[in-house]
Amino acid sequence: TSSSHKHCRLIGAPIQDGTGRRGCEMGPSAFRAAGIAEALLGLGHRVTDLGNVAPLTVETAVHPNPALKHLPQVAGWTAALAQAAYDASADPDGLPVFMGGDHSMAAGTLTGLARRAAESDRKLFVLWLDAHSDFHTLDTTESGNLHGVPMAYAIGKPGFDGYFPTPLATVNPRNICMMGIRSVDPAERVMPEDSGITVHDMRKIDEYGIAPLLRAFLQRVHKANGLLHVSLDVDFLEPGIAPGVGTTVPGGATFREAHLIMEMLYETGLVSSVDLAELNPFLDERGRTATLLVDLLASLMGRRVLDYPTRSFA
Ligand code: HAR
Ligand code: MN
Ligand code: MN
Ligand code: MN
Repeated sequence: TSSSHKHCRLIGAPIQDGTGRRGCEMGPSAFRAAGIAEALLGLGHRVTDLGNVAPLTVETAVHPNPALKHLPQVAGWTAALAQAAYDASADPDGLPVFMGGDHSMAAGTLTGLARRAAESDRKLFVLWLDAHSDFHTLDTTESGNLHGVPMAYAIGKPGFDGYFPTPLATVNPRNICMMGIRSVDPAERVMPEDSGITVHDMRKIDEYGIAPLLRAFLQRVHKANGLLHVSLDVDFLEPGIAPGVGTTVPGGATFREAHLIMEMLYETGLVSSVDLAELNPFLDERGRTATLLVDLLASLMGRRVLDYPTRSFA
């Protein structure tokens, strides 16, 4: 579509069963309190708040890994969120924004969106902005926190059968780009790249800068006429600017790097859906992390941080 105005659909995913600490269930409320709808409306978009998704009850087998926490609950959320993501992505001029909730939400959103893409004869690309690769399987996770597994589930790695719902569809790992990675467990270490996922860890970002790495990926999306889902985990960001998350890791993206990503994404017009994951309002300081996330989403949807009338560098 030629119009840059979208119909934004806000979908709350108040899941916290995938993390070791409580508070993420307040995420959707914090995004609303921080003015997420008003920010999008102010940019000329249409906004519908679809409320919060409720988990389904699913039967899951008992898994041999005794560390796993809340497996049936996360499986139930995955089933509900996959259906919600599929339903909310029917409008090609729409933009679903999934407000988490911990990052296990992406097991649902990615697979629901992948189904929609397949039915639309489009390829789903994923930009994964995170300190973590979230590439554990149910067998390899030692913490047992299931926000560490959604990426493995979404690309169809074996070992989820009978425990998680059968994915509505899976994401081709060659269409996934991870940025910001700086905390990877030994069991996750070689696997993302072996699967075909592009991984730009902080080391690479420091050396090359975020812009050329992102531009190369966006060119691939553009050439393939792909749909682009952005999955933004709060811990992608430097903890000093985004304290409201349970798993801070030093050395994250700066304020300007994060905004640059969002501004580049807006300029390409390629983004078709967004996850905002891992916001923990209980750990936040006077709403500043929620506010930053809303500001980043606004940049992604057309706001300029430095809004000069013209740019002239000649
Ligand atoms: N890899 C660690 C584990 O599995 C930490 C996972 C943390 N994940 C998130 N989302 N916070 O990226 O326990
Ligand atoms: Mn319009
Ligand atoms: Mn994550
Ligand atoms: Mn993370």
